[in-house]
Amino acid sequence: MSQSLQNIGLLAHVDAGKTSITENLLFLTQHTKQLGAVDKGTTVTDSMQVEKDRGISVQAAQTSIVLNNHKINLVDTPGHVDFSAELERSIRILDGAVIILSAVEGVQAHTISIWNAVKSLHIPCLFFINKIDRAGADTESVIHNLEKEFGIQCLPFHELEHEGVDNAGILSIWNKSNQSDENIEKLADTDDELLSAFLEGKTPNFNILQEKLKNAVHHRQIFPVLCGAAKYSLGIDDLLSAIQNYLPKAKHENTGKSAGGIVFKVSHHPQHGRIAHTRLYQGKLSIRDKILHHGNTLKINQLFQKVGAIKQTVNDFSCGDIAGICGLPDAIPGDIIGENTPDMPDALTMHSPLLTAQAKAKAEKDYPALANALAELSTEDPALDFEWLKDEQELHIKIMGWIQIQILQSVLQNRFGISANFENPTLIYKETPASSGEGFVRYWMPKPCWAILKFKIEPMPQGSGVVYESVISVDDVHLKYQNEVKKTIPQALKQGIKGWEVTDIKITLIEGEDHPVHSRPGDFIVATPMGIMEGLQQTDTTFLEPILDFRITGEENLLGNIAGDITQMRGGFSAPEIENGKFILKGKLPLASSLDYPVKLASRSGGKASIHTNLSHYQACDENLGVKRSYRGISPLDTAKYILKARKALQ
Ligand SMILES: Nc1nc2c(ncn2[C@@H]2O[C@H](COP(=O)(O)OP(=O)(O)OP(=O)(O)O)[C@@H](O)[C@H]2O)c(=O)[nH]1
Ligand SMILES: [Mg+2]
Repeated sequence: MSQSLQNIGLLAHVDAGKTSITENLLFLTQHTKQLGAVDKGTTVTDSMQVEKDRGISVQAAQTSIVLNNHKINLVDTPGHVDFSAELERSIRILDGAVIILSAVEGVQAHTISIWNAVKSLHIPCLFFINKIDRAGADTESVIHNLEKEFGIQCLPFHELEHEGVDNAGILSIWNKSNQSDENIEKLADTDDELLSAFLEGKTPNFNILQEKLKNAVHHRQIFPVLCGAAKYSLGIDDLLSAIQNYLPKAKHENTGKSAGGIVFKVSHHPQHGRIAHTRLYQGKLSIRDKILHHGNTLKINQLFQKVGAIKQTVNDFSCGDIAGICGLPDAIPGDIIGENTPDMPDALTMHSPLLTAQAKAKAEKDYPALANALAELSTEDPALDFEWLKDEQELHIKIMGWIQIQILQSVLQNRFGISANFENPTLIYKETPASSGEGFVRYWMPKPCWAILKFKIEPMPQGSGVVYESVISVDDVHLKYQNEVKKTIPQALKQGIKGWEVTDIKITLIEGEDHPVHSRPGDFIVATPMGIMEGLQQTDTTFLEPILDFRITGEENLLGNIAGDITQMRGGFSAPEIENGKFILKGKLPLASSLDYPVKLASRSGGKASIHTNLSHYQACDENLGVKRSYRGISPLDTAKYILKARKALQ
């Protein structure tokens, strides 16, 4: 019989206990001889030095549990919002998820983001309420909040004994000999057959109930809730059974079709180089097989899998399973390798970085090494969007927040031996034309070159993005040259006259001229940014600032002050919802004025209020509220220098 498989993610807000639970699952199944602890830096999945030092997870760490004929690939994810991009990349390849909550902190802002992510990909989940030993633990209200916040039906597997103390215990209310009426009633609501039996006063046997529950969990109609305390290895065995019994298995048949998979993570090994951690959705891959990647056919050099704490080489892996692949030197997370199959879930992009910073090596001599290190790190995390302006010796990255900066500094130090600073973290603004106008470029010197273009530039409504069209004849500018203009537009709009990406803009090519002898396609690549920048200078531009959707929860007595804060920060909100002495306030808020608000709110409310934010949109703001930055690289407005550099780049 072939092995059955599951890819299961442990997801939660920071510090809920994901790594501790993963460690317990490995120990319980005898994959480790000793139970590691986050606080001692001895867990299997917090393996980076910075994770051990700080006791927080930074990367999604994958390991497997093998039980007889069943294998569970576990992904222990980072919980801090700054590492949301890493989390999103892993969520994509899961069959099921365990969402962990703390019995004290309950549904947190980040839990909501996680919930939205698994919901959008229709991933079946169960909940594990951890830390029931801690003072203030209140699992009943956590379950109530889950049902209310997410509009779902929960099915509790446990009742609690001595909640909130070291010897807290759990009693199973979902087993062969004991099922609460309330649970059966909830389950019956998802199944007509069960409902008729229930109404007739019959209780089907537990095997049938389990099958029905499994079906309801797979269809996300009901969500089991388990309780425990990783600190005391409590509830871990029930969690393992629940994962096996109720979360879906991966499609695992080997149909003989050619292999296809998604790279969900990239890491670097000192000897083996880039490793592409991949889940296969079709076929089988063996070492020395050839696979299509970015249009090239490449050979698989080596395959790695991790079971427990042990990383091992394997000869092959099949549909449904995960392995690290060596031999794809350009792999980045999100890549599809081989066949693109209909089963592959879409990529998630719920969080994008809203800050940019310049990296500087503390020692001048380390600059090239720092550039190479950041280039390597940005293959692991493409959200860094690393920009290396070689001539200006400038290194720019995009970031999610301050913790990420600190972690990057540690990684640069520990892994690459480089001391670096990240200077002037700035909000990422955008810009849009302030009026309509025209941009003209006559690029015909120094010969040989010939590209004459005139663009009409117009502002577009918020959220329109970039619209481009050409209304000139191919007799004026040959189609192949017009295609070069079109292809160059995104590059030309990367930086406007205020130094930010230009959006909500319509560009129309209204006049142009090529030359039968002197024109080359490259001339139009060089000319387009000059014409557009000239046009933007004519129209002038308006700053666009990021606006967040926020949701604040807290105790009712804090509402007045918090509403005042929001107004002061140029925000707006709708009528608050109030229930049982707690409020929920929703609205919109500029990021610029609220960067430090989550920290301020937590300290001011003594942890009794919390804020959850998501990027809503970019919106025009006053000139004095934006931050202009100088052009990175050589501006197309600095014609002579720009032409020289652009020509060199095209050679
Ligand atoms: N009291 C108590 N503490 C716990 C329990 N489980 C974990 N902890 C502690 O909570 C802290 C966070 O645990 P982790 O396992 O690192 O949590 P995490 O969710 O992996 O955290 P990040 O990966 O950084 O988001 C550590 O100090 C653990 O020792 C528990 O059941 N009870
Ligand atoms: Mg962790």
